[in-house]
Amino acid sequence: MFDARAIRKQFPILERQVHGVPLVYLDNAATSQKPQAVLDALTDYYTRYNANVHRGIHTLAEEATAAYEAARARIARFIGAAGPEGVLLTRNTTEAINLVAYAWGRRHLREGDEVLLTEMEHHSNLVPWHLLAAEQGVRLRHIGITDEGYLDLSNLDELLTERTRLVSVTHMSNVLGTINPVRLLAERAHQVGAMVLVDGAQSVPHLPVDVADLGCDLLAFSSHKMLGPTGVGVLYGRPEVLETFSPFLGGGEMIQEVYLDHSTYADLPHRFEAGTPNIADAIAFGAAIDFLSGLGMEQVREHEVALTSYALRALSQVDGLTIYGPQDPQHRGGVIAFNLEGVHPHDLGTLLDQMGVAVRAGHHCAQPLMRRLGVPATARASFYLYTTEEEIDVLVTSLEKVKEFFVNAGRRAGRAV
Ligand code: 7TS
Repeated sequence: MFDARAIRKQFPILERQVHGVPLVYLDNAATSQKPQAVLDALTDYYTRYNANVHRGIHTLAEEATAAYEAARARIARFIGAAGPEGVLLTRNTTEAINLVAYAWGRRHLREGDEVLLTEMEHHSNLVPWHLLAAEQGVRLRHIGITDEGYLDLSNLDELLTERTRLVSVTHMSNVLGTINPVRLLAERAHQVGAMVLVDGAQSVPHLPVDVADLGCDLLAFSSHKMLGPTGVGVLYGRPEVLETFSPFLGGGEMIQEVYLDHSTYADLPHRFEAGTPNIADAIAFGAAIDFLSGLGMEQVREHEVALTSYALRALSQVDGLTIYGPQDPQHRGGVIAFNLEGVHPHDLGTLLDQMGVAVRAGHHCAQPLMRRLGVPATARASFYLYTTEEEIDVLVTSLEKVKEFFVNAGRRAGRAV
């Protein structure tokens, strides 16, 4: 049985208090907390076998190389990749998407080519394409959003044409929680010969994700949102697709032969990993993947669907609260953006923090989506495998207290709120 309360015990940080009350950590879409097994993997590497990879012939270097490559193999298995050569280790999702824009986009895209995005993208899947559009005259187009918070596919035929070279779409919105029909989009994109990049920053940590099932060519995600350390991300690519990319950063590790005036390049995946990689964090990311695999991603998803249903029900009882995104927990992840009438989301976040509840407030790096929703910002609670119903109860009670605080403050000031 999936027991979030037992699982929590493996996360030392969840024991701590803030402002004299127990921490209720509901900012998992920003970054997750780390279990002891991940902290141990980091310490173990630095304590026992710290060495550079792929170049030494001494024991420590061999152990470090084996552990680094074993982490890559675990990542490959976790996302159903055919082999480790398609798993490029980057700094994060942002760098993974930029790698596609630089190494593929700058080589292959020309004026008149189109890249199809959506209105619910994180800035990291918008800005790299803005840079490319400005340089190469590429046209950017966007799938809109329905009032319920789903992608509006009614004009897909008009948006997706033989001019479309890339469809790049988030699998799960970091604001609305919407889980997008990536498989269908990939099929449609492939029919017109476009490549498909999926931003899996929010989905890979929370859902079973299999690249063959999704039918995508490329998938980007970050270790730090899935129990692993910061500083490691992944760009998965079908090897046939990655072979068409130009090298990204040049330097050591990514070469085969270097002459004074030219170089030849290493095979996949090393061609795209110039310089000393983030060895310790990649190895600890492998430990995070073991932790998730041990629990089972189906179970993680089931827990979050139950929590999200519970939270949507409980939050809908709070007067004056607007909740954004799909109402059906089967079609969304455990990310709930909301606004409380008359209270700025930043004030709301600050007051919730006083009560121990950590949420994010702001535009969530999705300004175009905020405009579509007609708000400058929202508050956002986001869950993970260690989140409990009791914590959601604390969120709801705290929101009631904030309301009381503002209503009373308003009354004291002699005005209605
Ligand atoms: N794509 C999505 C859908 C995201 O949610 C995020 C981070 C990124 C890309 C970028 O990931 P990074 O690891 O490269 O930074 N999202 C958030 C968030 O919602 N709050 O803080 C970070």
